[in-house]
Amino acid sequence: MEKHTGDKSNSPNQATIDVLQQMADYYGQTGDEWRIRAYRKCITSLRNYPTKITTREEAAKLPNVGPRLAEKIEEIAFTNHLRRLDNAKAEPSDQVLQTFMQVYGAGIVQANRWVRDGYRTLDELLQKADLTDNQRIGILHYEDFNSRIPRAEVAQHGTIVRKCLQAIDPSFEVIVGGSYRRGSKDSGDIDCIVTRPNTDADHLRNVVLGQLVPQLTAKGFLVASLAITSKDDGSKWHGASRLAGSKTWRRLDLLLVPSDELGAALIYFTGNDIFNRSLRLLASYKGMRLNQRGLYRDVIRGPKRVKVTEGTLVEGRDEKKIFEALGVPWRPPEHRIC
Ligand code: DCP
Ligand code: MG
Ligand code: MN
Repeated sequence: MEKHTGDKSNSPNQATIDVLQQMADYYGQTGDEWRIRAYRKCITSLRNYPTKITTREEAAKLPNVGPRLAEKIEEIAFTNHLRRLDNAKAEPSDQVLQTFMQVYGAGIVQANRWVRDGYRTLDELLQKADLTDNQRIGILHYEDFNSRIPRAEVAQHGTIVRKCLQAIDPSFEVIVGGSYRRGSKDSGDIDCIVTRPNTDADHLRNVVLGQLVPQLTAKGFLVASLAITSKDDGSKWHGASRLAGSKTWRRLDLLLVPSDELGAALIYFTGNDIFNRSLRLLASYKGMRLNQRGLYRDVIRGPKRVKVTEGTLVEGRDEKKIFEALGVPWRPPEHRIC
């Protein structure tokens, strides 16, 4: 795999990267997964390159940069703009769609439906559309949920969750994962991994949903419960939190992880998503399977690599041992961006 420099890099190509990132964000909002991946890979190549790239010929020599992206890199280096991006921003219906897609919980389908029904602003949605409770919260806290959370504030939210939980039972642990664990200077949400030695999923769920969430809600820290999922892939609580004295609501996730799955869950919830995908693909080529609960071997796959059996657990508890078993050198969280 390639070298990575962490989330905080200051590359000579930073100005170009910023414009390409906006383009990737734009495609992210339109649901164009294929394009967004191409942009992100291209950004990684640029970030790892030691000098500023100004021509398409230089750009085309980078890994994962095709002729069309190379042309865009040259255009940005010369003009500091990308016409394609300026055009996208100027298109009114596109802007409305983009705005609607950034409502928490509303995907491309819902956003398109609102546009089709003739709504043009968030206020119109609030006044006239038939909204779910969560959609209403997403619109009322649109600015909050779409602004980045400074690293220090992410830590404060994590500490409040940890203190409350450890007052219930000192053996509980809270690890802030996601972009925070990768060292980002700011995050989109707060991903709290909740675990406890020698503890299964049922006990975690009882304590977190039965005690922690009610207590933090009574204190005014948790301000909304948006979704609770409890499936094969673990239990999660999604909601919003707010620091005392602040009006800003933040998205906060509680991810409940039994102790024997902690290593695999740490990998999964540290990400980023593209890094996770590449590790899983690697596992599958080695006849193994990686998910957020563990690394398994002797997985039997049929045509098109479809899994036929679950396989035998190789390792779930220890993050480093999972890297070892995969034959991948240990990669600290700050270097897990693709
Ligand atoms: N994840 C994943 N695939 C997804 C979604 C999430 O592998 N489709 C994993 C990797 C992420 C982690 O879960 O790093 C947390 O998800 P977030 O959406 O909170 O993403 P990040 O924390 O990485 O970024 P942000 O700062 O935007 O929250
Ligand atoms: Mg996150
Ligand atoms: Mn999250």
